[in-house]
Amino acid sequence: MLVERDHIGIFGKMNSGKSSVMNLLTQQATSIVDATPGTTADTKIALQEIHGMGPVKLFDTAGLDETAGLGEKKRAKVFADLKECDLVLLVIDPDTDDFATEKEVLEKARDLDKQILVIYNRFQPIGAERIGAVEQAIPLLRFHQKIALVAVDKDCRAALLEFILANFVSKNVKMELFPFLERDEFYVLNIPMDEETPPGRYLRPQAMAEEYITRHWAWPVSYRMDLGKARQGDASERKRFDDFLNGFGKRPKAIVTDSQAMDLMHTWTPDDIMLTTFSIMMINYVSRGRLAAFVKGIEAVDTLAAGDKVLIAEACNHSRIAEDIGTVQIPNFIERHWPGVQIDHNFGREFQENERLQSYKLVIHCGGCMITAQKLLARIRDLDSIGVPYTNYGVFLSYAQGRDALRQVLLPWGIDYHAAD
Ligand SMILES: Nc1nc2c(ncn2[C@@H]2O[C@H](COP(=O)(O)OP(=O)(O)O)[C@@H](O)[C@H]2O)c(=O)[nH]1
Ligand code: SF4
Ligand SMILES: [Mg+2]
Repeated sequence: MLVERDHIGIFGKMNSGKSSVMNLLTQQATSIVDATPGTTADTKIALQEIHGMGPVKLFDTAGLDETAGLGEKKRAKVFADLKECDLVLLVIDPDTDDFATEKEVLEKARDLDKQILVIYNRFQPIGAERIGAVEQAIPLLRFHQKIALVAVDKDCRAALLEFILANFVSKNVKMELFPFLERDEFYVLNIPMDEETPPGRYLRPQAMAEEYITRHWAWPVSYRMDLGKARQGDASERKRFDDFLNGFGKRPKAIVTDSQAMDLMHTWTPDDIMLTTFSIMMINYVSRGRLAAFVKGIEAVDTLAAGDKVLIAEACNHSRIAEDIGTVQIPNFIERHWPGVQIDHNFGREFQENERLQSYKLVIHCGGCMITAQKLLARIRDLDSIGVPYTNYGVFLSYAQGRDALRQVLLPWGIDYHAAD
């Protein structure tokens, strides 16, 4: 696999110690460190292998608060660098007072869904109250991990590296759509389609599943289930499905179903065939393997009480059909089981701008097939840092069929969901 360098940029005010952090990381005097403001005239680049992280490209940027001389040009360059970065290291000197620059970096970086880590550079031993004041001045800091260190002290290097390694997700983390896939085996894709399903193409998760299975030398087989007929208890529809499954030369290994069909598939899937859903597949893939976190979030459902708020989040603004999952099915289910729970919706970009995230008891997120891992991970980081649990459509709709159904769809992913009582 082609390994791409992760880009790590160091940002902050003049004299906050950015170049010192760069030198600490590179272990050499890459950058000129000087107390004269504006010493780093332009961005300094260092190419390096960092143990445990692989090849990185480090950017030591100029202070954004420089106004003299080439100030504007430098600022433009710094923001161009920010766009290029996978990780933003924001260096803050807690002994200063004006944090307009830090706020600006933070806002721009969050807008771009960047991974952001905060470094408090302690020029002198300072008390917790200084840092408390900084965090009061910049409320957005609550969303990000922090470390305090002395940038000019070589002994701080190990702690800084450990901090970055523990909190940074490299773009080189390789993700498998189906980690459980075996070659020369059948995989069934249950794609109900309804009157409103646009003709001419599969939805993205369906197309991805088919492509992945084929690429890995296994055999995808699509099946169109007639949900309306099946739900009316029409025996011919059940027979059609059983005949289909019995028509294979050998047993299919797994069925991947539209989450909406979980009410049927939970009981229709024979014990010797695995079952999971497209939405679960997708959220695991886009979140870079964080399915377990979405499973953990489902527990919050049982604590819902009247007056609580739940946020249903969809990552794109697709056209909504009559029996839409996010606007009709999930809200109806919640209303039936937990009357009085208030449901809000976020479509597309609004999530990042939602000032009320903290007020939700639970966030139910769609499969996220139309957003990048970078964007989804930014959402998860925000929710993790403010302690709001989150789950996903596929997990929710499976759970809606009971704990056994959820257990069933998680088994292929190596998650042994225990039916708590
Ligand atoms: N005592 C002390 N001095 C520091 C520390 N970090 C940076 N400095 C000094 O502060 C000045 C500015 O540091 P520099 O890294 O060039 O800041 P930059 O403008 O953000 O790149 C230099 O004289 C550094 O030696 C620190 O943690 N402790
Ligand atoms: S991003 Fe979410 S809402 Fe949009 S199509 Fe994909 S799963 Fe549906
Ligand atoms: Mg510098």
